[in-house]
Amino acid sequence: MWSAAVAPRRVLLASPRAFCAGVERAIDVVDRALERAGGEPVHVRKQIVHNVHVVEELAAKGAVFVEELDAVPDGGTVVFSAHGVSPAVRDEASRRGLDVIDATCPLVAKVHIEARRFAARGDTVLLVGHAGHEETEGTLGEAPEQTLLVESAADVAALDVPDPARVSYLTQTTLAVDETAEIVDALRARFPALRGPGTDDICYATTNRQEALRAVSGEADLVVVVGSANSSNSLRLAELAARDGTAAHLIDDVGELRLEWLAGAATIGLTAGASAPPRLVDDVIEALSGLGPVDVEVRETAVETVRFGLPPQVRAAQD
Ligand code: 2E4
Ligand code: SF4
Repeated sequence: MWSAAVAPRRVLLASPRAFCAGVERAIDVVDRALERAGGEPVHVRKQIVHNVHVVEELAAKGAVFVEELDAVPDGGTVVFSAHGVSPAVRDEASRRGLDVIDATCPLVAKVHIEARRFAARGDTVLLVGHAGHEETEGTLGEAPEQTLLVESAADVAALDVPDPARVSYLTQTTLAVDETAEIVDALRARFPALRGPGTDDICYATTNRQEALRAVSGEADLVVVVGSANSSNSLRLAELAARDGTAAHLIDDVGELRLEWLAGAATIGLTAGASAPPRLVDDVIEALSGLGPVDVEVRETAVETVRFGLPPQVRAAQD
């Protein structure tokens, strides 16, 4: 096994990769909430982002991760995760007198605003996304009576809407750009009066990571995506490479890299999802370097300069 894996190789490093602005902001929010709390507990509802390493590190600093608000004591501090929450969760927090710090990514919050706007004009909102994902649950919660989830182009034919002339669509922020375009085309074919957000709601970071990977996956014998299995955007990267015909694996960290994948893989495409810390990518390169000389080529398809401001509750601690 070792002998087959030991070889000189080329690593095509997709860029952009790893943390996006929304994730950096969410982690910063928890860090600052911990500082502000001065030892009092800071609860975080759900994983702040879908990455085991990020969650473990913040837990080690004292953050208390809970699934639901009933695990937060009355009057306690709670951070909402980057994926957003439904109005029902917000209402419960305010009823319970919780001190809320909202780490919802501003680009998810934008989709919530659209959901409210589309529902307010009387439309049925067709939300393209994955069932059970926290982001779709939050967005669906804006107008639950008026929103239908669409997971695939095959779902479109079965949609039952009260007035086909009054339909709008929205999307989850972390979907595959190509698959979503197909679904939106199918929606438009069925509902010519369909209105929407312009193109879709897939965010810049999701789009850029997919484009960057596309620029390397065709040339690679193997694609490695660093990210957690419950991370929608990370999963989409591995699926994209596989759809393009390249074997792809999603790993939490270098410890999950398997020698048998590397046998015969002279060129490796490497990237990471938006919730994965960049240093985990460096660890993979270092491990590969232990198996022979590695020539790292960065393939940059976009430069990201997006930064988001912090929520008011933790802004004072910023400077
Ligand atoms: C909020 C919105 O949505 P996904 O499962 O990709 O979330 P993850 O935490 O992996 O990535 C950050 C993020 C957060 C993406 N969109
Ligand atoms: Fe925000 Fe996009 Fe990052 Fe999600 S992937 S946190 S929507 S910037």
